[in-house]
Amino acid sequence: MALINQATKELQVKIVYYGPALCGKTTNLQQVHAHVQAAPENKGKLVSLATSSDRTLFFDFLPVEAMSIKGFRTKFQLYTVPGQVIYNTTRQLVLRGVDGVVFVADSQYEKMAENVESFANMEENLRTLKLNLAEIPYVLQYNKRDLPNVAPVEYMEYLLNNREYQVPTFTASAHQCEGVFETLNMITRLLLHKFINEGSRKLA
Ligand SMILES: Nc1nc2c(ncn2[C@@H]2O[C@H](COP(=O)(O)OP(=O)(O)O)[C@@H](O)[C@H]2O)c(=O)[nH]1
Ligand SMILES: [Mg+2]
Repeated sequence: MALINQATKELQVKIVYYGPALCGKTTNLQQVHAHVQAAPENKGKLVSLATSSDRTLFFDFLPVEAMSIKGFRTKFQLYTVPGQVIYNTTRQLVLRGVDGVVFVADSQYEKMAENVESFANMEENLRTLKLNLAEIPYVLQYNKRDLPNVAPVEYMEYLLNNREYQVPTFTASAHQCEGVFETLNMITRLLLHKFINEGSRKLA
């Protein structure tokens, strides 16, 4: 559940970009950081929380048109996880307290197994944290659509979005900033919707 800062009247919403190594999570955050509409004082630095060789990126921002829920302005915290299989402890740490997820999949055909494995790993890590993906707003981003060897969207839907409730999906070329804000706007919309509907008790 989002953190409430009574002193600053801010609601802090944590969004995690999850996905296999090299799918484009860092690129998404860099593009958002470079282009998001936020006053300079309301946009944090892009911070790399690095241990020896795994990196987690983080930054937060308060949008120019700050959405207000019951008098609280919404501040978004964006995190990436390290995708390499061996950094699972870090992924679990980053997922702690997550409000919403952007799952970034690599559209290249040969990456499908890694996408599926990473998605399963995310569900497993959420379960370890006593969280259930069905209760967490998330969206899918099929990235690297500019490359020649991509799988059809329908196939990726079949692999990653074949559930009772289908979630919104976006195609993207993150390095060209295509699809990046469409993805972010949708997850923020889903989150605000959820807080307005369910969170009001906690904010009251
Ligand atoms: N062709 C192409 N390359 C991309 C795209 N997004 C990211 N990349 C590149 O893929 C590599 C891995 O991206 P990165 O964001 O570091 O992946 P991460 O491991 O998920 O954080 C980098 O060289 C990026 O420039 C994309 O949409 N198309
Ligand atoms: Mg990265």
